Amino acid sequence: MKLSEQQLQEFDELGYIFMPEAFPIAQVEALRHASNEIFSQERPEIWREKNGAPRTAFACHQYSEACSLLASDERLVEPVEQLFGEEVYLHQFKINAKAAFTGEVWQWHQDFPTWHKDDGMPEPRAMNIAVFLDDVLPINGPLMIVPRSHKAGALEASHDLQTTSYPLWTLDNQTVTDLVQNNSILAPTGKAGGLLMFHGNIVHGSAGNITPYPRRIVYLTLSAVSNAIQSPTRPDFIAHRDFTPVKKTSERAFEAFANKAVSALFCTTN
Ligand SMILES: O=C(O)CCC(=O)C(=O)O
Repeated sequence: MKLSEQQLQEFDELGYIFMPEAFPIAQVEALRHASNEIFSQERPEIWREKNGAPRTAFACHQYSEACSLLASDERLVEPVEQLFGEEVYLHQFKINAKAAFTGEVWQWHQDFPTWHKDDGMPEPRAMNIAVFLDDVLPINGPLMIVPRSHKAGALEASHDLQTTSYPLWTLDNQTVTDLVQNNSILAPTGKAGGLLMFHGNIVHGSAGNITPYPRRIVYLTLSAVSNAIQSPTRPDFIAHRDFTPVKKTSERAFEAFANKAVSALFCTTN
């Protein structure tokens, strides 16, 4: 899937692109089913909130067929290749659960400073591309971004280990206030199947979810192959060491997998 000239301009100007309903519902359903199976497991790659609720399943593409196929899906890989003008490797793959009633906050941060400080990533030539597995609503902890904040470059950040179970390099309130004064805050919301891609230096975060509606999002972090990490301090399941270019798989491959998975599901439930 190639980005249009207008989308490229939008990305350059605002630092993100949102494509509502990019994935058909049968494909989302297959991913949701996979996500339920993943989060039912106890594994070191699955992180939980301090209250025990699931937070993030890292590297589940290594043992879930649905996630493995998604990790090379052309709809996600091609736009990022286009933006970087070269092939990409998979730096990270995860599903963020943001569970009903218990999903916790992601403090305001930029991703690149974490990749740089913790993994030794040389340049902000990596970015997240995300697929909504549930409807993302204004009320269930949508991802919030500060448009244009990528233009500020990598900002001063520090570790806040008090707030959540996940160590992020977070921004202080004054920095966020200043950026928001000029650019406001925006939360791309929409039905399951939406696709969101954002620059590694875009300021973003999300509030807790106290609604009965879960808000799962799957994120691929794709990096230009020329931008391999140099000094990882985090486990392999958080910062992958395989810099082989992703070999794209077709939309049709995922469609065929999803149709099979969904009909099997239908047969077992009827
Ligand atoms: O899923 C979310 O709400 C936030 C995720 C995020 O900010 C991240 O993974 O860097």
